[in-house]
Amino acid sequence: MLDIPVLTAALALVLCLAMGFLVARGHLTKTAADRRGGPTRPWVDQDLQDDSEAASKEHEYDEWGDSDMGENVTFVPYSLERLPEEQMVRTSQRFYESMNRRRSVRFISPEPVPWEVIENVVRTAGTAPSGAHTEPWTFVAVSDPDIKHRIRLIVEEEEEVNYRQRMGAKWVEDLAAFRTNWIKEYLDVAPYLILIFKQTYGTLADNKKRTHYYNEISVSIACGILLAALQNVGLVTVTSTPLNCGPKLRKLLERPANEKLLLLLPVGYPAKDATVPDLKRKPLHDILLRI
Ligand code: IYR
Repeated sequence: MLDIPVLTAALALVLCLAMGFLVARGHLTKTAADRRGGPTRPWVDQDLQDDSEAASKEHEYDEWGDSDMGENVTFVPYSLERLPEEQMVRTSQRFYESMNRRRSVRFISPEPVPWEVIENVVRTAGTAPSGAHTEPWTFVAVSDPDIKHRIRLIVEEEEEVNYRQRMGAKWVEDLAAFRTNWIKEYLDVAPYLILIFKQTYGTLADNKKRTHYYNEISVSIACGILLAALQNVGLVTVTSTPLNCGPKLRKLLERPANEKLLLLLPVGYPAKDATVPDLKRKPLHDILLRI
């Protein structure tokens, strides 16, 4: 006959195992999105992260290598034209006025844009600084109407769930003034969609992984320069960040698993009847401190 303490211990063990099983099963059946906090918590920036790679077998190698740049980099003289001070003031004022006319525009004309311009604005974006000069960016410019439409279908399907469930009431309310929703006509209409991917790591000559330091901030800076380059030639865009679409768009565009979608920019001329919300920018004294 077993005595009572042994029975109690056995029962406790069975209970622990059963609870452990339930917790583990719950965790395994949760989606990546659920793990990030579920639909009750509004999504934030880190939700842009695409962890599809963890489940992918695209990269068989997982060893990290050393930079192949090493000591081979030579230093060369550097100089930049020096402007007289009042010319600097005038030029900086004019550049500010031009950039201050930049707006997020959701009504884009279907008129074609010269490919050479797209090449030049992306070239310009590619001049951005990057961690250890790893240049961790890929720009995919889509003009094919069928691919644009497939992008639209993916984005609208996810965005509808974002607006209805994932973003939460507060976020949707905060956006009400902008009259945005999950219908993204510009994805069909804009002559180009530029999808910007951050490369979370690179590949060295020996097929080992190359660390891409600060890849997200590097690509974000490149995106800022791209926005300025577009503004400079009279093109418009809206910085769209379609939540939860990264893995599907990456696969549609046949990009490798180390590339994560950071931004989707529809690019073109503003539509004739384009409107933008009448927003004001913060005054300088709210954003600049002089110490
Ligand atoms: N990505 C959605 C939602 C959205 C979020 C923010 I924060 C905005 O400033 C604007 C939109 C969309 O593109 O509709």
